[in-house]
Amino acid sequence: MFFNKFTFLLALLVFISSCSTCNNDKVKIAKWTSAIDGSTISSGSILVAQLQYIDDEQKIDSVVYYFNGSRISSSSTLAEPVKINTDSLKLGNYALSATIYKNKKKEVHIANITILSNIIPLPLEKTIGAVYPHNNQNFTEGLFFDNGFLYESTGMNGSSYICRYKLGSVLLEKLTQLPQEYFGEGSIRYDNKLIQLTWKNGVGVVYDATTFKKIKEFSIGGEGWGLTYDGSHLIMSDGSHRLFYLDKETYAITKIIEVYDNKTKVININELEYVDGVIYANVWMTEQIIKIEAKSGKVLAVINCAGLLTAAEIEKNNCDVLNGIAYNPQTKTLFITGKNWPKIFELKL
Ligand SMILES: [Ca+2]
Repeated sequence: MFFNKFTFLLALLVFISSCSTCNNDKVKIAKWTSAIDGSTISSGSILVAQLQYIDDEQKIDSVVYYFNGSRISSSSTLAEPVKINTDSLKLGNYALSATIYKNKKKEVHIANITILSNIIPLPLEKTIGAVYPHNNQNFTEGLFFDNGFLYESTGMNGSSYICRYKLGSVLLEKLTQLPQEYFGEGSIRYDNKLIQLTWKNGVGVVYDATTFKKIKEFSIGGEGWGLTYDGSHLIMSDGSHRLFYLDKETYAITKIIEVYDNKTKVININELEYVDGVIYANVWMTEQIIKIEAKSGKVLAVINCAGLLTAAEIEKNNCDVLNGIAYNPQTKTLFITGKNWPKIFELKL
């Protein structure tokens, strides 16, 4: 998260510097005609940035172009556009700037550009297989299979725990319990550890996965929402469009992936499930599960999960949102549920 603060401060600094130059000196030499501030570009496309003289008679001493703070080129004219291949760039926001020098004065132009996914998400209708009971006392925040058990972590102060059970049973074996002041979130098991995030308590809690004794807490620096594991890193969501890769020993952030479709970023990413290079994610307050390419953050498909429960079931059980995706490697299918839902649905892909 410090990356974003740093980038923001850098952009702010450049912005203040550019405005003071513009306002104080009232220099008006050029404007962007391509790569306009606030514009978007599809990943893989060539970003073409072109400045044009406002007055045709203007001449400059030089212009220096920067991309995200790094100098990329310079010229003595504005004749040639700057071209940036976005193919190897991550999705997200970038700051392109040009500093024009003329008669010992300078003029700075900034264009904030967002690289979007170049994939139109495939719309998928749900294909439901078997339906199983779900303990409707569970305010579901995390769900995963491990060694034949379905593990579930829950939220709400005083009711936050990790439990496990066999698919088909509502009899819970409670393994851990968070203190009253903690609101539990997503969870995962790996390397004989059980981890549960907290929502606004700023920590994740580590347990021994055999004795279920608490080992320690680690700082997550913000809100914790969903959690999954790709075999080498923990992957955490925080309700934004970002996915945070955490070192599995130190829990330090090693990488941030930003999730975009071909039109915009996808916010409110909640419970996660990593499966073979893709991450399935609940989008909070929707009845959609998105399929994300893990290496890029591109949304590959959107699964419409509307209408799983009847209105009577929702009212009777006081059901909250869809939240819970677990992949069963034995059946190669997903199992989905929601907060206080009475059912678990097998989702065939
Ligand atoms: Ca999960």
